[in-house]
Amino acid sequence: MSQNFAIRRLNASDQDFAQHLDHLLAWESVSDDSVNQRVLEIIAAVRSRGDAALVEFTQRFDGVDAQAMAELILPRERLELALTRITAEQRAALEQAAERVRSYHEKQKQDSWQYTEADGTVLGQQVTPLDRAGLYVPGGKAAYPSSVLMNAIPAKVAGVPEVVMVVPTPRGELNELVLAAACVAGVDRVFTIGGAQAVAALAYGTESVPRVDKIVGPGNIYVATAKRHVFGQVGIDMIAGPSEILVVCDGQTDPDWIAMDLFSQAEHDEDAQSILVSPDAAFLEQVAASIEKLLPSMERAEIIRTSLQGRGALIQVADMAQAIEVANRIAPEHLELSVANPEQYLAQIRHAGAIFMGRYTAEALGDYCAGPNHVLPTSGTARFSSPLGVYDFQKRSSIIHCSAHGASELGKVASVLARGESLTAHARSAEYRIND
Ligand code: HSO
Ligand code: ZN
Repeated sequence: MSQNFAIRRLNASDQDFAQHLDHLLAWESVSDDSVNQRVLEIIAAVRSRGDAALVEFTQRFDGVDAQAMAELILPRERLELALTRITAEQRAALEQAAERVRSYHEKQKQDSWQYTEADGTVLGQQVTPLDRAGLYVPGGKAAYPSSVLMNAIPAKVAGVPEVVMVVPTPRGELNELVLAAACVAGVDRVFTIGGAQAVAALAYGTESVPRVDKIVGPGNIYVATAKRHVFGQVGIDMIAGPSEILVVCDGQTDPDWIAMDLFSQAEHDEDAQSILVSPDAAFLEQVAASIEKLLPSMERAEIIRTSLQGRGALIQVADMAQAIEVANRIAPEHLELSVANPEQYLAQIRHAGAIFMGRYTAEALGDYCAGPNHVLPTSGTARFSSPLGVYDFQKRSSIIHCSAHGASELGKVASVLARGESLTAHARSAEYRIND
């Protein structure tokens, strides 16, 4: 491992920039045949043998010596206990973050609506929360209490009566901060199971684990593969790729701040992507120098180095217009506009999961406590999808209420269309209601 490394430099005015950028952005989650096969076997076992299979897999994969499912259930009191086991400072921070996240998400709530057509027909849309949501929380290195808040709070704000959480406890170790976050977020039930077996249990239900309507939350390749397989039986959220940040800077922000913002995504994992775009060539070199200077002091220096070396880049652009073009092409999960007047560019940003406006708005603030969700579309999917929100836990039913006159008028239209489709029962059903 070399101590010195050069982060990739690209210039958006180069002829082959588009190819270089495509190459840089390429990322695919591959679940090979063996992962697929094992996941299918696990799902089948949980479906046919329920709790017994869950206990066995948990013994085998998590090294937990539970003999019965009852030992893998955490009552609500255990969550309350966790709140007393973290520091007062941690508890206050969790509560403040939860409050901000809750009030932001309250704004996303959709209401039912109705209106009356001229013929007297009432039409509308009724919004209902899901009955039950399942939240997957990874164990080990990627166990983020903040993600518990970000996944559970929108569900609760939507009015989901029961939020069930699963979290593996490798060798039986409970993460008190994760449990405390679950308590603060209002999670109703917790099972200490994980992996594909936990996803299968949530999707199909077992004697102890209730079947949910939608599974959300990040996980490793086994969890992601299992979610893909149970989709259709239950709803799922997005399958998240590695974290990404794109910083657009006018060259006037402290280069150390920018370097650290890039690190803050890179430290998530080796596949994370951190990119800086600026029209100021000298500034890009200052940030490169800050990276070299600050890296050795980082606890996760190796992960950051691998991520920046493999997937990072400093991109020089001709001007801010080109910077915005590059940002839209990348459609990043997080976009920092570290510039003097971010408002002037906002309307031109068409694709980004979250937009962090101005020099003070570090992405880290959004990750924890600003209010918006930190579960965001990755790998360019911001082109067509949105942050996790209250709307992901609500569904809509259409409402049609015809008056006698309305049914008569609509009946004439329906009859013609039904006969055109040779569906006679449809036609006659509509015609019965024609009254002139
Ligand atoms: N940046 C991550 C979320 C997170 N950060 C959790 C810290 N903890 C999502 O891309
Ligand atoms: Zn983060």
